[in-house]
Amino acid sequence: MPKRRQATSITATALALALLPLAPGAAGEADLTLRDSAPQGFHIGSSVAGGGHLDAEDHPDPFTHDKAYTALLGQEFDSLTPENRMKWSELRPSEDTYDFSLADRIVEFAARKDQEVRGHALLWHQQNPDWLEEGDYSEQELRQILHEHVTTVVGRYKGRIHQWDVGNELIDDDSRLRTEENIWLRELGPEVISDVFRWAHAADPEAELFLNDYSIEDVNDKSDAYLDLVRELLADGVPVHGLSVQAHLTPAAGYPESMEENLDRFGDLGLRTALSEVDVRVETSGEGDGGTEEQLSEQADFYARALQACLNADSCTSFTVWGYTDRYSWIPSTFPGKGAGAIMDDDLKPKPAYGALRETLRSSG
Ligand code: 9MR
Repeated sequence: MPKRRQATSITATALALALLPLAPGAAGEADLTLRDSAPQGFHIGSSVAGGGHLDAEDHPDPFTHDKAYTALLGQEFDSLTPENRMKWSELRPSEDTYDFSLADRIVEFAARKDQEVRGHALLWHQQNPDWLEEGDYSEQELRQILHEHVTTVVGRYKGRIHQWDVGNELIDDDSRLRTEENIWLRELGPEVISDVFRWAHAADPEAELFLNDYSIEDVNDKSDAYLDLVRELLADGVPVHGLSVQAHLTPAAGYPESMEENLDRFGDLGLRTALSEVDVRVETSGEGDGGTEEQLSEQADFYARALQACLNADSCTSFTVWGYTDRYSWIPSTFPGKGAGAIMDDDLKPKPAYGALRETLRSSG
């Protein structure tokens, strides 16, 4: 369903309203959740914490153990992306086995809460199991392993996963295909990209199949490389349906001003687009530092502008934050000295960015 047309810019009033603290318990629009504030046909999502960097910490799976965390996932969002649970390292303990237990729970939860699911990810250079990366397989065996994985995983969730990140981070920071780091591209050649899209499409013809990457928010060399790749794939009749832009942002790098123009040029090729992993990290002095008022206000502005760019672009129909709370964020372990990048704090309390998103959604509805 097409989303309603949006206002083209955030007004000063909208932003000022958004920055007002929430009034818990007060009746009226301040009580609306993000998902209730979104225009029809537009999805507001969050990744679901578990696995990955959290394995290094001594606490149980947030999704199954932190009830307050999981309740907010259901209330606030109408789209979920497993942060790690559908990656190879999680689904494939060995060559002969699959472990769908935690991924299944997320998909079942999403169905109960009337949420869409973005599947993440099928072809990536990271978070692959050791048996695969260090195995001694022939080209033919690897192809068979990949085909079986894609067919099994996409087939299992047929009709229940709305969009799949099929190709994840296939292009490097020099705007070239990762033909060394990515085991599949290295061993099977770049043609394997088309194969995986075709296999995924055969396993679930209704699922929308995406390329997903970071540092392609703007019109730049890397997003140009994606434009070329998409054109080639489409010319070959490959079922590629979307480009998702991760949007791991930080004020230190400046706001990506040409985001809307960039989304539009992929929309012009007939693709759907999405902002798939949004967060806005700031400099912090370490654990417990949630950022200054000024930092959080700038952060709120970045979130709202990115959301507005997506709302403005006809092709862009979902906006997913990569972890809605600082409590389980991947940022501090990856970027020492940075953090507080989410829209709710360590105590699951909304930050100014939460209000800014909600107000941007409401004013565009
Ligand atoms: O958030 C994920 C973290 O828990 C993992 O440890 C990490 C491993 O690389 O992957 C993180 O998610 C990444 C996503 O899958 C792809 N885009 C970048 C994300 C942040 O690194």
